[in-house]
Amino acid sequence: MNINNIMSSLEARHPGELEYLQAVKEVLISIEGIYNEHPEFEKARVIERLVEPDRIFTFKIPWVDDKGDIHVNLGYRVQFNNAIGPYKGGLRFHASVNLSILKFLGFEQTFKNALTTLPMGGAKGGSDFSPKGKSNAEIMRFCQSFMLELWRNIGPDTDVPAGDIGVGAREVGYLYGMYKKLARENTGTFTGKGLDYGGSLVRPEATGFGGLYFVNRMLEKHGIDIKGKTVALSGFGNVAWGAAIKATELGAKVVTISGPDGYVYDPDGISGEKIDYLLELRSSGNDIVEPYAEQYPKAKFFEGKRPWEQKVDIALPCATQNELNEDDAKMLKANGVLCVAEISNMGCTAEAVDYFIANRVLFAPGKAVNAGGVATSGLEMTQNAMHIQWTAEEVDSKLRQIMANIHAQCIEYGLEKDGYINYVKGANIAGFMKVARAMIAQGVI
Ligand code: 2IT
Repeated sequence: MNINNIMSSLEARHPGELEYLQAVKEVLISIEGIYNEHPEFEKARVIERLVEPDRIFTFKIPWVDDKGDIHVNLGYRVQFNNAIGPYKGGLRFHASVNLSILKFLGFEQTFKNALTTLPMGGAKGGSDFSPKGKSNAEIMRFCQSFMLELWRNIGPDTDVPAGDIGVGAREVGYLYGMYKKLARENTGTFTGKGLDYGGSLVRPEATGFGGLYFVNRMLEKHGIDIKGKTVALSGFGNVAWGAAIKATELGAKVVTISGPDGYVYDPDGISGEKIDYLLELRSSGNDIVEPYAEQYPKAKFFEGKRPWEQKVDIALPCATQNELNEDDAKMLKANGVLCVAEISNMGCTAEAVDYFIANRVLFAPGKAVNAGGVATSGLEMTQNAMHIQWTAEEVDSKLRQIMANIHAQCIEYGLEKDGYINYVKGANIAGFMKVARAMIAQGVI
């Protein structure tokens, strides 16, 4: 494999798609060694076939706001790879959404889903629509318009969307409602559904819970007890919320959360009613964390800053891609960080990841750490197909097992000669091997 050649031809074909090119390059660097040991991969042109999505749907989404004004947003669904199962992955509604971001997310999702051991292919979709500041009725009309276009291309065994940034239980409800009306079926074509209509217990918390189960395994493997450790989290959405709850339950102390306005440091720990307060703040439509510091006077608000400048034992990006850069990585290391794990997708820049690995900082990538979200979506699909509902304990114990399994796969492929576990390499190879084998077995399609 010649990584430079592959990357330059991809850059020529998809100029400016920076996030997508970044995600592809990271995987290629990890798998180069094992790829070269398998001539059948080269013969089957696995890389060339794997880096391009199977297909992309792009569509316009016209909708009417509460004043009667008409808006047009862009909608996408990137069906990346279905070698091991139906396309599966979330929808992101955020002003920053573009094809590069959705292709990177779909590419990552393909390997992540392979790691879960469940039969799910990779996909991602969304829109440049921002739910921030919109009324319920506006969000409903937007979701209905989105689904009017997408419904033909999805289905319980074809493509199963879910939530991501900007798409929570409310949006999934409106999207699924319209899907059902058009498709005239009541099957598990969406995950992250409400509990009353086919959703799974534990799904809302699953990404954060799974992330902490994974981090706990990493620490245990390295003889470190999570109890009493301080944790910096970014974000204050669904993922950060689940992570804060589970970290606290495991005996750690969460000292930061962040929003687009900056971050809050609370030396007393962010848990219990403080999390409820954050949820209220968020549901009020206020996408800022500053009021937290007014509510809890011991907490301090740092405007326009990121939490990585604080001295903590564990750092967990939970917000969005490239939210932790090389300078942040150096600061964390200088402050003696024990473990960094991405709960957001590609939370760290390529330079930050290189720095952690070169300096042997315990680090794990999103596609392993945050796979508990989509894994629990897979469990939701299973429950829907069986027309049953598992208890929270059943779902949670399966989630724990899956995270333990992903951790074991990372060690299998990521153990370096000096004893360092390179979780990036481990996760990329483990995910790649499964998808590559499945693609070869099914011929050139
Ligand atoms: O990035 C992710 O894995 C998700 N947004 C969840 C996808 C899913 O299908 O549950």
